Amino acid sequence: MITRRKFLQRSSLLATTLAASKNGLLNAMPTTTMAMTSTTGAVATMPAALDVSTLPQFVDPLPIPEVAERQGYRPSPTDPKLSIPFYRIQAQSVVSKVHRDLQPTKFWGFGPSSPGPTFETRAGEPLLVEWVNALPNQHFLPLDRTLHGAEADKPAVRTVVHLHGAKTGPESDGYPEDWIVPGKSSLYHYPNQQDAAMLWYHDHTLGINRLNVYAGLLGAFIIRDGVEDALNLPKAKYELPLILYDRLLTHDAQLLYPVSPDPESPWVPEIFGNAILVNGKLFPYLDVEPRKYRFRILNASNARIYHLSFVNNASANNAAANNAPFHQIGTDQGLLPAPVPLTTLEIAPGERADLVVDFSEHRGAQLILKSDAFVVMQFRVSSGKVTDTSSLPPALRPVPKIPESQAVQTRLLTLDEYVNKSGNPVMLLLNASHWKMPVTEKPVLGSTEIWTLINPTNDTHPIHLHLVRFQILDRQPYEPWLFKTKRQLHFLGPPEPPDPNEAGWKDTVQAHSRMVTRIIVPFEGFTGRYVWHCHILEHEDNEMMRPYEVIAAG
Ligand SMILES: [Cu+2]
Repeated sequence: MITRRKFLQRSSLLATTLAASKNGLLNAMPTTTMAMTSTTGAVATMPAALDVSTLPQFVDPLPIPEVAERQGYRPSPTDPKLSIPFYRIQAQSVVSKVHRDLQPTKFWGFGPSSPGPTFETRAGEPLLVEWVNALPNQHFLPLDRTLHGAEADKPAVRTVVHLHGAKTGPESDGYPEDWIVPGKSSLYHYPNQQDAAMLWYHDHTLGINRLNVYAGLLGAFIIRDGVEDALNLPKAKYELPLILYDRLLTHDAQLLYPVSPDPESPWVPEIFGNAILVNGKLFPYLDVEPRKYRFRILNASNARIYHLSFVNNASANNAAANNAPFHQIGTDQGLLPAPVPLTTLEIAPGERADLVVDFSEHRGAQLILKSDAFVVMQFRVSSGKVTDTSSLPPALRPVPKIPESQAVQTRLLTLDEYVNKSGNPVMLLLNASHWKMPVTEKPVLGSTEIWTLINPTNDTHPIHLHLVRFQILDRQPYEPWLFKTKRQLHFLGPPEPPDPNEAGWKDTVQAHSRMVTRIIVPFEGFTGRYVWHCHILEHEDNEMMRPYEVIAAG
């Protein structure tokens, strides 16, 4: 029997295979209506997803989100004598054309667009944001009332905003239960006392986070500092955010969020869309000059891991050897020690990558950004001579390795998946604990801990800790059954150090299947209640999230 998850994964695999066999550039989805039979024999049907391979590619220019506009100044909550910038951002219903030949799509956005406006901020310069819920009273995506926090007594439309990667007090972190209903707002304080990095803001509401983010409640937040300024990296119109997320669309171009065959419990374990949007557009193009560009990549997808490469139009069908080389200069939490040369970037939901791509070798050519067999976007390189005064310095920012001896505590934490008799996942947990169970992780402020993430499942889970930044120590294959039955960690190979492009400050780590992934985490900044969770949003919404609490030294 084909399980629900296998069906969904195969659907996208099938799309990939179809595309590859066609010409390696097109994406396809089965165009028949999807019908799935549950164990009870009930049949759920979903409208067929639009086959986006029928659309012409590269007819829309890449949109660049507006820069967020300050509304004035307000007293700082930590120092009322100080006036700090104040922003007011409204979550609201928006319509947007994802492609020239499609009807406008309904989204929920921050302000008039999705993605929302990009915050441009500097380290050490705090600001206030009033996050307003101006959404309609009805949700337009399928709620699952059996999920924790989304029960029938909860309002359908709720939102709370988390600034992913921010070192923020707990009252401004967007705790998943701090949601507000339409007509209400929350005033959040962002101290920005941290290194230059691209953070991102998105909905984090308990039980409906996957739907609210899928609807479009997300945007970028850039922090800059003197170290970055001194590097003379490409800037202004040569530095652009590329915010990636995949969606399924109906034939009239509306968001399609798949449901399970059980009408009582429509939750699905992951979604994989065939339409990969960049800054909200499908198959956009960008005119570039033959020079260096800096791209701030964000994987804002619910579940898809991208494998990104830049390929020449002409060689798009050929092997990876034809991938244009590029450099990664930064990761989730800022600059790497040195640029890392790459030909493919793997990036999981929640992660960011700071890239420098040099188009000077591609004068007059067209490069395609691809992920596996999916076409993402096109770069049209002009042929005129240009002067590029920006640099790609050999050294960026030192990232001193935290010695393991600094850790005062090591926690073994499992990533757990539970399936029903048919093999369909029904729930995921962290350390076999539900959201509502008492807090078990209570690191002391100012201390360093090692978190050992033990993943017996068949999936990579991108694990994100709020408040903190951390370093990846290693990953090591292990024998899951021995750990499950006897709690013995029996390793099946040597520990593998993080890849060079992960060897910086991170806030989200890919915990791979059947591996033990160790991270070392200094708990700094604030005491209080935060969360850690899987950034596959379907997992997070179905219990793969736990509170943790930073406590004061005794
Ligand atoms: Cu997960």
